[in-house]
Amino acid sequence: MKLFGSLTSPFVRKVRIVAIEKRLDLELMVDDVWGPESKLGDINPLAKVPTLLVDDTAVYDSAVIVEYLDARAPTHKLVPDGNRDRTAVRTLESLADGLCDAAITMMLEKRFHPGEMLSEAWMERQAAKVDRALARMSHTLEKRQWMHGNSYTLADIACGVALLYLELRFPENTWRTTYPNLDALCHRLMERPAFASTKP
Ligand SMILES: N[C@@H](CCC(=O)N[C@@H](CS)C(=O)NCC(=O)O)C(=O)O
Repeated sequence: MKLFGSLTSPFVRKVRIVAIEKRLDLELMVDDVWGPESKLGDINPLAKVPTLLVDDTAVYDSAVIVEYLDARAPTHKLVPDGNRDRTAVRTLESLADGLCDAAITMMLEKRFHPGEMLSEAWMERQAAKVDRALARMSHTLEKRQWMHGNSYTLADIACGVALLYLELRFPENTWRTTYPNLDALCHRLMERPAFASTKP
């Protein structure tokens, strides 16, 4: 399986971590989606990473890819089977992906609308999403080890990746001191080879 992706995209990192945890081999095809040479639009009309190529079929987006990978190998299930548990884990994944979307939107606003063209109202709207998502993650985790139930799931992978992405792009954000439980979660996650080996 070939995974088209960049080394900094949080969505790509989520997929790579899931593949490592599931002991599945992915060949990473590094693609700069923003660059003029990218041909990704030929296989994924949305021209977004991650895109997984399984035989000749393109699979996207990251939530669909991780569902495919989790079902492909029976070992170490990352999404629980029960409807309620599965929905809770997938909702936490959406929360984490949404945090990334808001952080990326802010970065793109700065890049494409620099200086006076930048919309403060749009930036504030995205920043509020990030703030609320952080508060919700921390509230959900409480004093437990993992985001859902008593074991490591896709919810931990997605939330950990989102937090570490926020740190990469917005190092001034004080989430580690505001939410010590999220800081502890990230320390725990970085001890895992899948997280350590995919650090941008
Ligand atoms: N919902 C998508 C989001 C993917 C996404 O936004 N990827 C960014 C890189 S982090 C991208 O490819 N952007 C290029 C573009 O929007 O044209 C997923 O989970 O896969």
